[in-house]
Parts: sequence; structure tokens; C-alpha cells
Amino acid sequence: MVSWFRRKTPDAPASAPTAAQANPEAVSRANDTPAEAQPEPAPAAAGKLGWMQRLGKLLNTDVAELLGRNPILDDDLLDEIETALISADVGVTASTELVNILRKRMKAREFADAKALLTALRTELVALLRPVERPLQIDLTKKPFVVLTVGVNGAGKTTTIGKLARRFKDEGRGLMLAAGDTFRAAAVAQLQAWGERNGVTVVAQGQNADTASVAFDALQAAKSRGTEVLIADTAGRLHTQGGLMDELAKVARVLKKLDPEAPHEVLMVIDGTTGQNAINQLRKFNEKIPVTGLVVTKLDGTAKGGVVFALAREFGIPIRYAGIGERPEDLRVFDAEAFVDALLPEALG
Ligand SMILES: Nc1nc2c(ncn2[C@@H]2O[C@H](COP(=O)(O)OP(=O)(O)O)[C@@H](O)[C@H]2O)c(=O)[nH]1
Ligand SMILES: [Mg+2]
Repeated sequence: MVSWFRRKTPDAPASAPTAAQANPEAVSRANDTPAEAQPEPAPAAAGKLGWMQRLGKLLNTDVAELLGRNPILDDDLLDEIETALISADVGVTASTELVNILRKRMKAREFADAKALLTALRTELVALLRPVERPLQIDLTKKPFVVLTVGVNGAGKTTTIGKLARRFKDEGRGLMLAAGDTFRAAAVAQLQAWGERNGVTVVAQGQNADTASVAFDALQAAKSRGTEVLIADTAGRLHTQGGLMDELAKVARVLKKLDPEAPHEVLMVIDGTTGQNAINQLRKFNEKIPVTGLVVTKLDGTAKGGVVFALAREFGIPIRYAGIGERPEDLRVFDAEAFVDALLPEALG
């Protein structure tokens, strides 16, 4: 699946930098094995198929076989589809809605065969994601355009910043990073090392500094230099940690002292393997600081990536990018059709 996704969206930079460049913390892990020899990142839990494989299995392999034996268009087929959607974590409500639409159309004799029904499912899935297919536009009249990344620990914020920085650099944009994860010295070092390797200025104040103060400093520096994009990291926090959540609102308030419109993008990074809990996380973060865009990471090899559909349905917040690996080039501009195509046989497209 991932190889398909990569093939279909060839917007990766020509030179493939190592994972360590985006995520220096990976250096220690990668020391004795060359990057190329690294195993597939974040494999799905043992015994589990990736969600796309799982859905794909029903909609591809099983369906190919199903089509071969001239299947009956009946409620059993719809039940099978519903189960596949729910186990891919599309969410019960969204899955039921989708299947109900198909059921109505089936009863109205709109489908000649099972294949026609699956084509309709594909169209419905794309339609569910279309409203959130709104890529991040850097407004160059803002100097800088401030991106504040938020999310729980380990979601992939710092990795995503590395990937974004690479992307923006390739586009020739003036860039600065703010090491706002002041919780762990390693987090500051992670961003600094990345910046040094790639010639990107990283504003940092060291461990235990106030995140809002780091962000303020960085914005001041970026303004005086005429930098185009400033990306600020923050410490991961649980959506249940009230004090830490309030701190995010403070970061935004402090930035507004220098630019009333900043941050221009509050980018929440969500681990695609989180499953339905992602809904709750987004709701809580959004209460503290309005989230304007999402990055869903770890869509490589997860059994739970269907949460993208649930998020789209529940919030309608733009999904800017999909993270499909640990390397700098493993970030795709979110594309509804490519995403759905990755789980349905092309023959149905
Ligand atoms: N497989 C995979 N791993 C990822 C992806 N994005 C991030 N990671 C890994 O997830 C872990 C946590 O990432 P990090 O950026 O430090 O998370 P943060 O705490 O939110 O800053 C690291 O081991 C990353 O390499 C992705 O798209 N796919
Ligand atoms: Mg981090």
C-alpha cells in the first residue's frame, strides 16, 4: 500500500536525505545499521494487518474473488463492508452512515452488481474526505507566516517539523524554527542538530525555558530578518493535563503581542495509530487553541488509519499532510482521492 501511495504521489525531493537529518534522535538507534537497511517503521501490532491492507483485503482480494463468483447484492455484503470499515477505525457512526447510504441505493436497484456497489463506496469515501482536502497555503504577505505545532507526546510533531522544514527549504523559503519543546533537553538538541545540518536557524533557550518566551523571541528574530516561515515546536502534552493545555493558549496570546494574527496556522499532529481516541484529543486541543490544520502521521502500517474519515466527518478541519514514514520525504500533501485509491482496487476507480 505504502509503495503504491509513494508511487502515485511523486512529490518527494530528488535526493533522499537520511532519517537522522530530520530526527537526530534516530541517529543513536540507526548507528549500526545503514538507513536503507532499517526495517519498515512502526509495523502494525503483531498479527494485525495494516488498516489499508485490511480494508483493501475485503475490497480488493476478497472482492476480486467475490466478483469471480458473481456475488449476490445482499445485506450480507453490506454487513461485511460495515465490519471492515469499523475495524479500520472509520468509526461506528461514519461506517453505519456510509453503509446506510449504500443500502438505500441497493434497495432502489441502483447497482447492477457488487462491483457497482463498491464503486459507489469509493465515491462516498472520497466525498467524505473532500471537504478536508485543503492544503496549507503559506501567505507570503505575513512575514513570517507562523506555524504552531501542537499534539500529544510522540505524535510526530518534531519529525513533522523536520519534514516540513525540508519541504519549505526545497521550495526556497526563508525559514526559522523555534525549539518550543523545553521539557526535554533532548528535544531542543533534536531540533538544533537538524537546523545545523540543513542551514536553518533554530531559536532556543534551553531546557525548562518558557515555551511562550521561546516563541516570542523567535517571532521577534524572524520579523527583524524578514523570514518567510516560522515553525514553532511545543512539548507534547496530554489533552487531560489542564495546566499544560492552558500553556498553549498562553503561547498564542504572547505571539499576538507581536502579530495580532499569529499563529497563522495551528497545526495539530495526530498519530494515526491512536484510533478513536484521536477524536477526543482533537476536541480537547481545539477547545484551548483553535486548530486550523491537521497532520495525520504513521499512516504507514497502521490498522487504525481509518480515523482520518472519522476526524473529517466530526470536525471538518483541513487535513494538510499525511505522514507515511520517518524519512524527511515521507510527508504527502493530503489528497482525498489518492488516499482512498490506496485502499480500493484501481479497477474500481
Ligand atoms: N512510521 C512512522 N513513524 C513516525 C512518523 N512520524 C513520526 N514517527 C516516529 O514517531 C516517533 C515520535 O516522533 P516525534 O517527532 O519525536 O514526536 P513528538 O513527541 O510529537 O515530537 C519517532 O520515533 C518518529 O520517528 C510517521 O509518519 N511514520
Ligand atoms: Mg517533539
